[in-house]
Amino acid sequence: MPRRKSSSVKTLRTKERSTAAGGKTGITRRDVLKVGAAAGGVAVLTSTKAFRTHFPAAVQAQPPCVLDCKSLGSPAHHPFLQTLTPPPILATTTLNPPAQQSPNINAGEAPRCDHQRWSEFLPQKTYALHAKESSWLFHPDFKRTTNIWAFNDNIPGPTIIAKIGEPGIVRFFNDLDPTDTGIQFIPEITTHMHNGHTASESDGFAGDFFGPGCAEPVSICPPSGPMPTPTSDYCAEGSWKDNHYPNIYAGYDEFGAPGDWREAQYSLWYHDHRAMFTMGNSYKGLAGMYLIFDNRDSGNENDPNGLRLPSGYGIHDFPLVFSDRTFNSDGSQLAFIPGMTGDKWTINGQIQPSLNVAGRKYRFRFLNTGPSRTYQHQFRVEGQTAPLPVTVVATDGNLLEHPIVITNSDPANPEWLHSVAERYDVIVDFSTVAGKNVYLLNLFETDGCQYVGNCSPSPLPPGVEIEEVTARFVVGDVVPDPSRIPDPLTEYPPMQQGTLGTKEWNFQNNGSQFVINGLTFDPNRTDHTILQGNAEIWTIRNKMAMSNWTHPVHIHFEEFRILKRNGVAPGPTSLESGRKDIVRMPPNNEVVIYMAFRDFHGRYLIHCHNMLHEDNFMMVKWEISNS
Ligand SMILES: [Cu+2]
Repeated sequence: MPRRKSSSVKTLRTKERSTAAGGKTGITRRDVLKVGAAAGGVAVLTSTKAFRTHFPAAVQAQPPCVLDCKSLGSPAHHPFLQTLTPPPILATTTLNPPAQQSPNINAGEAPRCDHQRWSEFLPQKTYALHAKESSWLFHPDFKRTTNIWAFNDNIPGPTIIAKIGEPGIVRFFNDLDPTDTGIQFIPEITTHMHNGHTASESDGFAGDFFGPGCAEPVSICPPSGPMPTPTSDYCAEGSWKDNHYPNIYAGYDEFGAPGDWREAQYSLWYHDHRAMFTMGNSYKGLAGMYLIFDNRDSGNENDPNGLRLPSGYGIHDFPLVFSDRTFNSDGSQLAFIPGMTGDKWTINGQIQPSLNVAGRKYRFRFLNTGPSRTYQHQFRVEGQTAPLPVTVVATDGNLLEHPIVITNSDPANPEWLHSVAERYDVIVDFSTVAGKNVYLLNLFETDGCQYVGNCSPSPLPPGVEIEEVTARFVVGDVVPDPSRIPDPLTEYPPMQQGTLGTKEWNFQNNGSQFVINGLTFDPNRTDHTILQGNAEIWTIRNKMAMSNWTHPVHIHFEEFRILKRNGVAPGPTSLESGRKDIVRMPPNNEVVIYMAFRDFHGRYLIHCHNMLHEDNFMMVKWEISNS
């Protein structure tokens, strides 16, 4: 077992770092050290002399550990000081004035189109989320709280718990200071529910942003067709806006209420999608989870009629919301550095937290909110060299037909890479490792390493370094466990037959900027139109030119099926065999997908979800037409 990933892994990896110009080498000091070690060199920093040279007395007093990641500006911290906590659940609230189909301009709502199918999906649950300046303590070692933007003062934002068949309204307030602008953030918001089966006017289209500081209202209706000529930009005057979430399955028109159960989605998330500023606004904190339950994934592990996956929000059903950030030296400010891959890897707004767990199964909902980093997760047990196998039950919020056990046993062919915006629902059974510490690692350091500055207070598994660790799980005794991992988990809907429409999307770098089919985003331009109710076959290509980025490509609205990657259909144990709304696109890859467009009409997006790339307009608008 090599001490760390072999250098050969690096040669297989493509660059995922994220400067718009693509000018980074992707080689870090850590990589150089690894290559040296693999070539028979010594582990320089573990030598006593080097250790004393590089690290202060407080560190030297602890058992030697490898600390070779340089700070990008953030202060050092001590691992596992915090208890990992889930984001709070958002409580329902009474909206005043009540939600209505047409925008309530007189009461301060931003202009929008009328809610589609309002009378069919009258809201049963109403919520309020306030985007505002706030402060957050990312780690107790930080001298100060960090200035952030957040929904209801939380990073991540509060989790919304929804249920199929119970339509909801979320009233998004923009309480940000209209003068608080920066090069990479702006106090204008449009919140995308990724990847809800949502009408266009509530989808958080990148051109539908609003704020109280905007000059004047502009009409952005109808949702199909060209947008009106803006005054200076598209920002619409308003202090709040209602997004309508019907919480139905796709295929409603075909199957009747509540749609086709095989189209179920469970782990969604919301985040700011303001054109040009998605990265900065989300990085400052405007993101959170949205979970949907139904009669099958009922959120009750004792439900004889349900799947009985581990349940209890924040107990045995636990969100893990990843985001990497860099701070200034006292932790009071977020740093905007080139490339935007941070030197602190946070989960639920905490740095290297620890969680006491029981010896039983847990459902972890992995979400990568970016802005740009890719993760390769692995669970490791103290004293053991082999990874702890885990079971993936859902990709991008969609149950797999059959659970897939992954071991990450082959580091040269990682099974579980986690791009921005992807979700993985993973079952971890701690019953086999009672009494031990289990560590969650990120092995994908091509996007930069994690600065810790202190050794682990508890022994790490052989070959593991503290800078690779994202969280620790302290496993207690084995306890009764009524939860199950059923097989099959679900079945997938048949694909429409006959001659389907086609479309090609070529992701490129034209030498100076990112483009799709040679073009950058223009909210006024529609690059493709589909008739509502139809399905199509789309071909997505990453045509490498002037860069070798992997682009995590996201398509709004319905989930897609990956039919072929480079001419080959995904195998039954591939994580691409499941329904998806993000597809990783390494250089020179071609992916063919199937996707349907049902129940609503209007403008939607396809874009790279590396937020720096989408902010550099690797994004285009397409439309569903109802006529
Ligand atoms: Cu990209």
